[in-house]
Amino acid sequence: MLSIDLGGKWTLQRQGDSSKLPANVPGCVHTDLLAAGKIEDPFYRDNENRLQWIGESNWIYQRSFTVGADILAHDRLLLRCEGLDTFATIKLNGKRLARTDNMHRTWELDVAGKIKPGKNTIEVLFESVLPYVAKRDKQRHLPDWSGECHVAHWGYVRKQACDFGWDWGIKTLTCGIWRDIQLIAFRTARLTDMQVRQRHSGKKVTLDVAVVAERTGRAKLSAAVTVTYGDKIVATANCPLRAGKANLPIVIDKPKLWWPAGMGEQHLYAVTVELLDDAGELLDVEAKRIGLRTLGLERKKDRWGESFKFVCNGVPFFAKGANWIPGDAFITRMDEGDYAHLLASAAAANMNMLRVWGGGFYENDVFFDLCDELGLCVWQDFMFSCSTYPSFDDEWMANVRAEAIDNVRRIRHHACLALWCGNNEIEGGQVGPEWTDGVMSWRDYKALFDKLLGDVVAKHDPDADYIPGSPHAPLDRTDYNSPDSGDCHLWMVWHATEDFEWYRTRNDRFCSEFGFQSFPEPKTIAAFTEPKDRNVTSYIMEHHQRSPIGNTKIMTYMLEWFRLPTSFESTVWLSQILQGLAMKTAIEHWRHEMPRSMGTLYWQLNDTWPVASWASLDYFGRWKALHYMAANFNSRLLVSAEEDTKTGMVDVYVTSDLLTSRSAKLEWALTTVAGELLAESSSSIKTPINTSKKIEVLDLSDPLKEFGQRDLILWLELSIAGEPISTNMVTFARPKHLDLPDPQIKTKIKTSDEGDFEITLTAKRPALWVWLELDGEDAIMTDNFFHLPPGVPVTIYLSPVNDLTITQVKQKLKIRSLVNTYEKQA
Ligand code: BMA
Repeated sequence: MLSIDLGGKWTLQRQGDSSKLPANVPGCVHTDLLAAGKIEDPFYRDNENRLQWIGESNWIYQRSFTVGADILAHDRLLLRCEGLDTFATIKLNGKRLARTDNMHRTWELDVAGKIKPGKNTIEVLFESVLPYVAKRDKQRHLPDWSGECHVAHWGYVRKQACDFGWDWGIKTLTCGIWRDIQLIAFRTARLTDMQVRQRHSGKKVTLDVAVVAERTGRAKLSAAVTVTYGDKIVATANCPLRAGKANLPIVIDKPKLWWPAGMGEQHLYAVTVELLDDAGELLDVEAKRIGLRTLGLERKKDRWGESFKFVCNGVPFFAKGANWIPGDAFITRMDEGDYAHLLASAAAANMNMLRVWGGGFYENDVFFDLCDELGLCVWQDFMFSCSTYPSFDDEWMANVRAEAIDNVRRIRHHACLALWCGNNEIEGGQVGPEWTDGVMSWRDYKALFDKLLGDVVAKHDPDADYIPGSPHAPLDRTDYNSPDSGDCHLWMVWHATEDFEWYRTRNDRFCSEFGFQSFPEPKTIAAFTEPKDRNVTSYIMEHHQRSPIGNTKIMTYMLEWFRLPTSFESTVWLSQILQGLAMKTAIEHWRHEMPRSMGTLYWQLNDTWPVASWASLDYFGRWKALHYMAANFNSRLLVSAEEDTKTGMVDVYVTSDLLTSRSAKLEWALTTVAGELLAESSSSIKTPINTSKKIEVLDLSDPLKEFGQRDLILWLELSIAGEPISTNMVTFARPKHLDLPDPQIKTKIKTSDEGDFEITLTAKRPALWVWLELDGEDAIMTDNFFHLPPGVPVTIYLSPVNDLTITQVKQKLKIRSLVNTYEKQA
C-alpha cells in the first residue's frame, strides 16, 4: 500500500475574498491567520471578542499535488481524511467529491478516475457551523448548558463542544484540516482492521489477533503476525485469510504484565501484522503496541450498595487523577513535547488515571501512547457533554455510530484504556420522562447512550467496560449522585458554597468530578495582560474567567480561610493555595474511605488557554500549588488526619496503595503557632496493605482548652528507615485566625550531583505554605507550597528550565509563605 501525504503547504482564503494566505495542514484557520500576521493573538486580553468573525465565515483550503502514472495504476485510490473540522465540502480538480459533517470521524473517499496523472488540485471549503445549528435549533430546540457562558448550541453538530465556549474555555469556532490527509493507493488488498484480544490464564497470555482485509479481487491472502518485546521476537504466527478475514491465536509464555503507575512496570509489546499475497509479497503492514493486562471496572453488589472500582490484573486499586480537557484551544498546536510535559506532570503528581472528558475530542494517538508508557489509566468519554442530543434523528445517529466505531477501533488496543463512558453530565440533570425545555426523554437518551454506544463497545471492544454516562448511578438512575453506587460529580463545594469540610460528610463510591478554581500565576497572567489589567476585577481578568460565578467564589472562600491579601500577586498565589487546600481536604478524606470509595478524579488537570480555572496545570504547563499538593495527597503512602476543632480529637490515618506492608515510624508534634513544642510522640507501625487505616486517635482536648483553637499546630510525619515519606499539618482554626510570626526562613543553596540546585530551608518559627519562585524564570521543583515545622530542615531540588548559574539562582530566588500574602505593602 502506498500513501502520499497531502499535508504541509496549502493556501487559505476567506470565501468571498480574493487574497490567499499560506496555510499549514494539519492546522486550523486561526493558527494560519496568526502565522500570516492577519490577526492578533486570540488569547491576548479580549482579542477574542474581535475575532468572532472567523467562526462566522466560510474558509477555503487549497493545494495542488502531482501524481505519477504508477500511482494511478493501482487497483484502488482513496483520499483519506483523518480529521476535517467540521462542515467540509471537498473538490478535486474543480469537481465536488463529498461533503463531510463530523470532525471526529475518518473519511475515506474513492477518488479512482477523479485523479489525473500530473498536476491535480484539491479544495476543501469549510462552512461556518453557526447558521446550521441556529436553523436546526429553531426547528426543534435542544436544551443544553449554554446559559451564561456560551453563545451557541452544539448538540446538532459533531464538533468539539468546548470550541463553542465553556466555563473555562475561549470560544473560537475554528475550522480546518486538523489531522492528516493522504492519498492512498493499493493493489490486491489492504488491511482495514486489526484487533488484539487477550486471554489471561496462569502463567501465559493468549492473544487473539483478528485481521480484516479489503480485497479488490479474489486473490489468496495470508497474514503473518509477529509479537516483539523491545527488539526481541517473542512469538510468531501465520495463516491464510478466508473471505478477507483471519484469527490468529498466539501464546505468550512468561508474560511481563503491564501495570498502572505505582503498581508495577509498564511492559509493552508490539504486535505486527503483515498482509501477504499468494506469492508471499508484502501488501500491507500494521502494528499495535499493547500491554498484557486485564483492566476494567468492577461493579458488584456489596454491603454498601454496588462497588465502583477499577481492577488491574486482579488487583483493585484506588484511582487517583484528574479530568483531561484539550491541551490547547487550537488542538493542532499541541506537539509531542506538550503532551509529554502534561502527562509526565500527571504521573509526577502520583496520578494513575485521567478521564478524557466528553466535551473535547477523541485524543491523538500520542496521548494514549504516553499514557501507556506512564501507567496512566484512561477513562474515555465519548464526545457528548452537557447538552441534549438529537437521537430522534436517524441520520445523526448513523453519523455518531460511524464516529464511535472509528474511535473505538483506533483506541481499543491501548494498555491504558480502562473504561468507555457515554457522556458527561447528561444523565445527571438533562434527562426526564419526556422532552421538555430543560431535558431530553429517557427513551431518546437510552437509544443513544445505553444502546448505540453500548452496542458499539460490546461489538468492537468486547473486553472493555462501558457505562452510559458520568455521573451514573446504576442502582437508581434518578439519583445520579447516589453515594451507594456508580460515580458522582460533587459540586456542593463551589456551586453551593459549602465549606471544604463538607467533603468529609460524603463517602461516595467514586468521585469523578469535584473542583475548585484558582488564578494562574503572575507570569502566566503577564502573557495576556497589560500592567493596568492586573487586578482580579479588571475587565481583562474577568474576561479570562469564564465561570460567571468564578471570581466571586474564589474571593468568598478566600475570606473564609485566609487574611485578605495585600497585593494582586498575593491574591493570585493565595487563590492557588486555597484551591490546593480544597482538593486536599476532599481527596485525603476519600482515601480514608477506602475501600468503600475507590477513586478521585478532580476537575480539571489542564487548560486550553490562559484563564482562571479549576486546572492544576495552567495553559503553559506551569504547576499551580494544587499540582504540587497533589503529589503529596496522592502519595502511595500517606499520613493525614481529620480533626474535630471543637473537641480536639484528631483521627490519624495511614493510607497505602502498596501491595505489601512496611515497617514505618509515625511521629507527631504539637506546637504553638509561634513554634513552642507542647507535646510529641512516636510509634512504630505496620502500614496497611492497599487500604486506609485509622491508626491513632489523638486526644488534644487539654492543650486545646489551655491554648485555644488559634494557637495550635499539629505536625505529622510518616517515615521509613529514617526517610520522611509523608508529612502533614493540622490546625484547629482557619489559617486567617492564626497569628503566625515571621518564620525567619534560612536557606542553603548548592549545586547537586544531578546538575540541579539543592535548596535546604529551615524556619525558626512555623512557616505555612512556603513557596519558591525564580524571578522571571520557570523551574521544576521536587516540592513547593509545603510547610516548615520550626527547626526542621526541608530540602528541595530545583531545576531551572533555562540554564542558570548558582549566582543567578541565588539572585532570582524568592521564598515566601502565608504571612507574606498579607504583609504591609510599602
Ligand atoms: C463539570 C464539567 C464541565 C465544567 C465543570 C466546571 O460539570 O463536566 O462541563 O467545565 O464542571 O463547571
